[in-house]
Amino acid sequence: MRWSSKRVSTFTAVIAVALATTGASARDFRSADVHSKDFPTNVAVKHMGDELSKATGGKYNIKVFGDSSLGSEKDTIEQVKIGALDMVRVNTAAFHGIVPESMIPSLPFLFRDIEHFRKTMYGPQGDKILAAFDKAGFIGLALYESGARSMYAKKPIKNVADMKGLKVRVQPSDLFISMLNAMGASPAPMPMAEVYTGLKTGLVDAAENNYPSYEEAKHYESAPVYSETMHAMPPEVLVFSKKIWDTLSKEDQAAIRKAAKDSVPFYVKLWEAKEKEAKAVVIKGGAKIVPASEIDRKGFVEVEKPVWDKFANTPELKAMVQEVVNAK
Ligand code: GTR
Repeated sequence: MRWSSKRVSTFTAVIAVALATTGASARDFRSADVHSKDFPTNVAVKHMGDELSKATGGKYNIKVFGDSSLGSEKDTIEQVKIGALDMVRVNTAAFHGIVPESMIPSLPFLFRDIEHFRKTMYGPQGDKILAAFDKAGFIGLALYESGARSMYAKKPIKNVADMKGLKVRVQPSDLFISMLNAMGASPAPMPMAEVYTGLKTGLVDAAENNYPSYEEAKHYESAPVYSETMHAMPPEVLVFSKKIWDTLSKEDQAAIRKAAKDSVPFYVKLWEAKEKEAKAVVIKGGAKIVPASEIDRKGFVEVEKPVWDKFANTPELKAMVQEVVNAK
């Protein structure tokens, strides 16, 4: 069927009215995540979509695809790179091999505490890391805190000696592999969606994550001792496909950036509540906690020194690390 230009413009007008009355958007950006739809990352990105829809008069919204339904973090990053997917929220660890600057906040024991993290990662140092995604073909929109990652196994882990020979699942990242090797463990990289079965079948003895992921993925069923080693605090990152970004107007790009930035404080509130709730749920579910006060942090810090040198291996990266360390 051929449509006259008059017919097309009438049609467009009808669509615009329909959008205005239903609140639907002309286009939903698709965003992937490994977590379920109620997890703070997904609630925040959905909220960002609502804000974006308001700001663009219904032109754009965001549809979140959770539960690894579009694939692993590695798979979805590749889709974003080629423009087959608009956005993805992953842990920065998934970008270690692609954006060297993304390794900085994963360096073991880099952050003194969550205040130190917030000061830097929601400040100029975080902005620099986000800007570095550009040259790899991604638009870094926001960093979200992810608390501290700690070890969980069938036994307590209080010092480096307790890690010896332990088969530990890690995120597919050379930095995480080296971090665990430095502890004398045997790291096994695998995507998040496979860890539950890995622990259940004994393919791995242990894993490491924050309380919300430990709880959501039910890892506490097979690895019921959570030792607060708090060895790394890699943030989550929300990225947009540069391929698609370059087709958008400057105004729309600014609206997306603003909605992403505004989603951060919204996320932090959800995250804080989720951390508390998850800890309570795992304890109720039978998990035993080894508190941070019982961990030989000094011993761990000592064995991890070479890992900093191995990965912060250019003058630029070293300077960025130093900036984070020096931040008061
Ligand atoms: C979670 C993080 C996920 C994923 C997961 C993992 O804390 O939110 O993006 O990286 O850890 O360990 O694979």
